[in-house]
Amino acid sequence: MAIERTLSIIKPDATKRNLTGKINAKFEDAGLRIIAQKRIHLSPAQAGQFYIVHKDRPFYGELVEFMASGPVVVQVLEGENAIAKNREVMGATNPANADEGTIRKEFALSVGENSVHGSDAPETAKEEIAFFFSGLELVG
Ligand code: IDP
Repeated sequence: MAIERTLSIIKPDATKRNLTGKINAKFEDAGLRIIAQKRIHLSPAQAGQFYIVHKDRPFYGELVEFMASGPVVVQVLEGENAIAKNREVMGATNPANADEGTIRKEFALSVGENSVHGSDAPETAKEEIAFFFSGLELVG
């Protein structure tokens, strides 16, 4: 299996409720190593740019407003099959459909305020990591 890196974001609904440590424990328990991490507050323009692929979706405005509504923790996770593994630990987008034990099942408030973001493919992981981090900040 390949060692991969993926971009994770702990979203404003979760930082607001002091869930960063509990969410990080889920990643580490699943064998994902946090090789970079920082707490930032995105501007609406930055959040809009990050989610530009969703610009035509009906929820885009709401998503951008939410992601700029408070601090986020952006991080790079590394491990075997990290992209799929992280998606597994996150659970389904809508917490109502998320499996027991997943982050979204346990912590998400709604389909929009769903506590975490994770890259969905190797190419997007690469782009999303570069959006937030320089190579020097990745300490594997
Ligand atoms: P993902 O985060 O599980 O990959 P995507 O479909 O890529 O899900 O959607 C990106 C983000 O947009 C979701 O995590 C969620 O915050 C938000 N979102 C998706 N669908 C809806 C919706 O129907 N209403 C409000 N927000 C949504």
